[in-house]
Amino acid sequence: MKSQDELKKEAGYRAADLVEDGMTVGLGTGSTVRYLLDALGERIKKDGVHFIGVPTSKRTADYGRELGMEIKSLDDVDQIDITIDGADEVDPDLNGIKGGGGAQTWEKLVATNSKTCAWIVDESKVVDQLGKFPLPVEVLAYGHKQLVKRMADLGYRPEVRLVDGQPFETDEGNIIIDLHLDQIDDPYALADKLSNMTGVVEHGLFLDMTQTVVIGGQDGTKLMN
Ligand code: ABF
Repeated sequence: MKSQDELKKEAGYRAADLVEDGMTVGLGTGSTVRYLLDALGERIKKDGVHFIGVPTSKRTADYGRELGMEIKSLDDVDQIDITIDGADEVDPDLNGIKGGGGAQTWEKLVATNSKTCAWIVDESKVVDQLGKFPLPVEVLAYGHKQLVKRMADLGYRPEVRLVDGQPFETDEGNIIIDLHLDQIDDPYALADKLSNMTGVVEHGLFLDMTQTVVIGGQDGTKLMN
């Protein structure tokens, strides 16, 4: 029985093959992506492969540079050939919940400026229906307590994400409210509702945003597309 970490590593290393010399590559965030970055770092050392990396978080930028990658901001590239990122949940329609790592706003910005996207997950992330994983919603700090009340009234069971007792701060200096929904019957309607709430910066519903999912599983790595 392989560990979840081994399955993440297999998915990350398999996805590294999607990167070709000369590409501009959106680099995701999270522990599965870390294995992708390690694999790409090895290719830089071994074959001298060269690509431009566009990070979805400051921590990805830092780690990519450590591995010898050329890192550029989203505003300093024309277009991204492929973005490879992790996910917290993926359903049969290739819709997903992202943002468990708190980077979903930059991740969505990079993804929506990419020709194509691939997610890398271990098989525990594949679900029949989205919602068991708390849905991250990035909100402005000012007035976030009012938003929490409004979301509670809507039955979203909101909780401000805390780290060491203090609100988690995103790379943009915003706050994250996690919604405990258990199941999401209509992700499109929920995405619209959240996007139209004043103070909401971005939510973790990634709908129709990926073309491929690389899944590390006990019976080997497979692709969903
Ligand atoms: C990131 O990948 C986040 O959107 C998501 O939370 C994370 C999954 O984390 P991990 O790969 O560590 O399970 O893109």
